[in-house]
Amino acid sequence: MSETVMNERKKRALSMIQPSGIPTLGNYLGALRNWVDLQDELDCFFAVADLHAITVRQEPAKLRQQIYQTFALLLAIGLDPEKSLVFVQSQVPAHTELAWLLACNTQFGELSRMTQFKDKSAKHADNINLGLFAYPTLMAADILLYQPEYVPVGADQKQHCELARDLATRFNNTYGNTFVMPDPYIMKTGARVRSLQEPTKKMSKSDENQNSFISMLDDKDTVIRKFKRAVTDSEACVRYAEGKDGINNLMEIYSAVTGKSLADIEQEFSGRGYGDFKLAVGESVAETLAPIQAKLTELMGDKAQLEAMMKESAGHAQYVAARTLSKARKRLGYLNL
Ligand code: AQP
Repeated sequence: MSETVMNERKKRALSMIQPSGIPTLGNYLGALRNWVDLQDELDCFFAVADLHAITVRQEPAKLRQQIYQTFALLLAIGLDPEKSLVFVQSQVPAHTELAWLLACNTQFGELSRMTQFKDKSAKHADNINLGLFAYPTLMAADILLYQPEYVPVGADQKQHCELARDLATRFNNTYGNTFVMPDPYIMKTGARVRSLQEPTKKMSKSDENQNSFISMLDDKDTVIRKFKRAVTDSEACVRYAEGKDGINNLMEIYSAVTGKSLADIEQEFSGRGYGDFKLAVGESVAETLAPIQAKLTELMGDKAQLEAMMKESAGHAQYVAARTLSKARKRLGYLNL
């Protein structure tokens, strides 16, 4: 058992990422990058949320490859298995069992209000399945199983954390104290990166338009080409202002990867065209991704080693999850034979 799991003095945090595509620059700047810093502060659990990925149809061979890649990517960005528990959700069966126990304590109306359900069912009208509707209960189970005090979330995920809190309160009040109440943990820095083609929407890894997102595996030429094609405006002036969604997005990305302020960026590109600016953004993003990509290639070169790491972390996760699950089962009246 790792010290991380046993160390009860530090507060716990849990966060997950779906392997529904290759993680994007949005996932990295909005979430993953911050997870690395969090490891020193908190006792962290990070998971590849592969059960969530099948709420929309996936091709099995591609999904398997994305599970490996997402797991390897979490290590490549600097998550350290010595400090944190990095695991694959589907390797811990307790998630689906607790999800059912919670589903029977969740109201239809609560799930109907979830904006992600509304968005994704509009986008995948031919496959509005039960999992897509019920997945916030799975997410609540993911969280509550590990008894974390904190759930690092982006603004888009706040609603799910609130549901986990509501379900924990309801369960604790009805059946007796079982779950720790998780608080959303708002990151100090957490850029909300938007689509390069529709800059009012968030950048998403499952977007059908490849030019709308920067994949963390895109090579330098691809990154530069996608930024060159990014939608901007006709003003040809690099300044941060209302109505300039495209340029604002590129400025925020450039600021996030270089650490420069928006005012400094305006000054740097004053009197210069969008071509120069887009090239600078592309180059700085490619430079940020290059060392991560090199590490990822190395890790993906040894699948047996990756599987061994997944197996080891799954064992630790199962141990922690089983304790909570058996408590919840007992509270509900089930036998734990
Ligand atoms: N564009 C974004 N800007 C900032 N943060 C983002 N996150 C996602 N997109 C952005 C954050 O990344 C974490 C992991 O997200 P996820 O993969 O679990 O789910 P998601 O939010 O649904 O991400 P995608 O890329 O949009 O996936 P698909 O396309 O499959 O739905 C979360 O903390 C999220 O806030």
